[in-house]
Amino acid sequence: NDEQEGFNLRDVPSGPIVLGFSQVGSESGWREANTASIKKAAERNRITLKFDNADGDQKKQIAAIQSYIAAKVNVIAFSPVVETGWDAVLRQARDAGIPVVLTDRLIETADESLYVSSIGAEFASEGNLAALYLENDYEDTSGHINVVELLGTRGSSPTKLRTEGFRETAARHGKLRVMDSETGNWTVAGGEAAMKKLLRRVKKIDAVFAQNDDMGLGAVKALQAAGKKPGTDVRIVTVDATRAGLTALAAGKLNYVVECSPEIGEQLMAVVVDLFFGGQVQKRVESQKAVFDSDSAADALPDRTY
Ligand code: GYE
Repeated sequence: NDEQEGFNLRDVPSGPIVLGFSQVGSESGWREANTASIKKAAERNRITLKFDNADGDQKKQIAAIQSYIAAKVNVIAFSPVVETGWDAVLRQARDAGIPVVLTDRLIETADESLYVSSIGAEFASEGNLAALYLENDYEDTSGHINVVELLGTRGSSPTKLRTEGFRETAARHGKLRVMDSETGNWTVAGGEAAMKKLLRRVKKIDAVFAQNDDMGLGAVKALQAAGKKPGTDVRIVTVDATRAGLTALAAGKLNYVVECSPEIGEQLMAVVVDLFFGGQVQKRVESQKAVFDSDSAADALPDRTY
């Protein structure tokens, strides 16, 4: 008798679980750690992983997803480089009976049934926290605080939602003023170039909201080149909390870092296994979050895994 609690073992597919995963690219320390987490968790869970790196190109991601459909993988997961333009390929996956999981980033669609689950961080709340902590820093200062923003790739969900979250909190309290913004495409070099432009455009900059650590580290370089002391003359708040970010924070070059954990591999594999065995999965799985200042960064660094 193979009936167990209404679960029919005859329906369980045999053979290894095959997951097709399409990654955004290798733009940041966060992304490298995310890729490592997914590969490691697949191995640990004995899941056969087909992995493709899209180098920031949506067309490549769509081609990878189509190749996974053709290969009849059990589950497809991907981190969408931009929010829009996924409906057609996701319908192809649905027609083939392959469940799709979004990791890290979100998509914009009128049909939420095109994916079964999404795993990642609440990007708007990261923006809220970045504004809140920066603002607390200036509690005893009168007048406005001029902030410039270093944005991630345009059209991606973390860029949009971190911007919204930061501006919403800033507007509620009225102290922080976002004077200007520039995209740094999530990279150190992009952040440095963007910061240089902002230094030319905005006369008085009190603080920087960099939407990831790498761009914040780029801003540190640009400020130093301009003869300013990052963390002191200009305060910087970033998101991610990679080892590089926390090291700069502990050294006083950054002022706050909001954690967005890239280590979502185990959470993804748990969902993949449940899908494989026909179980129910949660529509939304949230990743880990914390906020670091200089002291807590120093405490966290010895055990930091990414
Ligand atoms: O913050 C950034 C990256 O989508 C949350 O993408 C992710 C972002 C992360 O490359 O560093």
